Amino acid sequence: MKATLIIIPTFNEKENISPLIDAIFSVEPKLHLLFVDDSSPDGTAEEVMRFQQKFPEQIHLLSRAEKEGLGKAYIHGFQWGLARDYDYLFEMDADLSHPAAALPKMISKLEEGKDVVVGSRYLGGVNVVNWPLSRIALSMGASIYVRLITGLAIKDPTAGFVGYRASALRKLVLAEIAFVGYAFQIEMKFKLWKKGCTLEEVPIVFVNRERGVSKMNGSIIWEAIFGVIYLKFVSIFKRI
Ligand SMILES: Nc1nc2c(ncn2[C@@H]2O[C@H](COP(=O)(O)OP(=O)(O)OP(=O)(O)O)[C@@H](O)[C@H]2O)c(=O)[nH]1
Ligand SMILES: [Mg+2]
Repeated sequence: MKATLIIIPTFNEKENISPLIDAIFSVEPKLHLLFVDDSSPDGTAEEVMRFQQKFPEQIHLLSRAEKEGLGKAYIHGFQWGLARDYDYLFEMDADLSHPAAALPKMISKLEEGKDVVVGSRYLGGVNVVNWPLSRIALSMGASIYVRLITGLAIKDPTAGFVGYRASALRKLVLAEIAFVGYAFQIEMKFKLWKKGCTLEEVPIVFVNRERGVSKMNGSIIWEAIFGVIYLKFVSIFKRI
C-alpha cells in the first residue's frame, strides 16, 4: 500500500481520540495519523501523546499555539505530510462523523488514478444521521449554491472527508489558501478542479457527533457565502 497519512484537526476532542484511533486501525492497521491540535484546553494533545507511546511510528502530533480554524490546521498538516513524502493525504474529522470503514474504498480510488476522492453525504440520497433538518437544508443548499456559482459539479462540496494524491496538493500554493471553515473545503475542491484534477465522490453515511462540542458558527457560514463568490470572481481574472 502507498504511504497514506490521515490528517485530523482537533480542538477539544479528547474523548473522541481513543474511539477514533480504534475505528481507523480496525480497518487499516498500517495507516499513519497526524493530529493537528490548536492547544485544546481539554487535554486532547496529552491524550494523543498517550497513544503515541503505543504507536510511535504511526501516530504523530502537531501542536499549534493558537486556535486558527480548521483550514489553517489542515494547511500545516499538508505541509508536514508533503515534506515527508506521503503519497496520499486525507482530511478527516476527529468527532467520528466520518466512517473509517469508507477508507479502503477511498484509497482504492486514488490507486485507480483519481486525484481527489470525496466522502460524499449526498450521493444517491441524503446519508446523514442525527442532524436537525435545518442543518441538512443548510448543507444541501450550500451544494446547490456552489454548483450554480462556480460550476463545480460535486454533490457535497463542503465535505470534510477527502483524500488527495500528493501530486495534486503540490499543484496548489498552499500558503494562498485563504479560508478556514466550510469555505476552505470548497476552495480546495474548486482550485484543484480548476487545475485539471479529477475528483470522484464515494458515498458515505455521516453520523452527527455524540461526544464533544461543535465548532460550527455563524461566521463560518458567512465566510462560505461570500467566499464562493470571491473564488469565482478571482478565477475569472486570474488563473488559480
Ligand atoms: N486544530 C483545529 N481543529 C479544529 C478547529 N475547528 C474545528 N476543528 C476540528 O475540525 C473537525 C470538524 O469540526 P466540527 O466542530 O466537528 O465541525 P463540523 O463537523 O462542521 O460540525 P459538527 O459536527 O456539528 O460539530 C473536528 O475534528 C474539530 O475538532 C480549529 O480551529 N483548529
Ligand atoms: Mg463534526
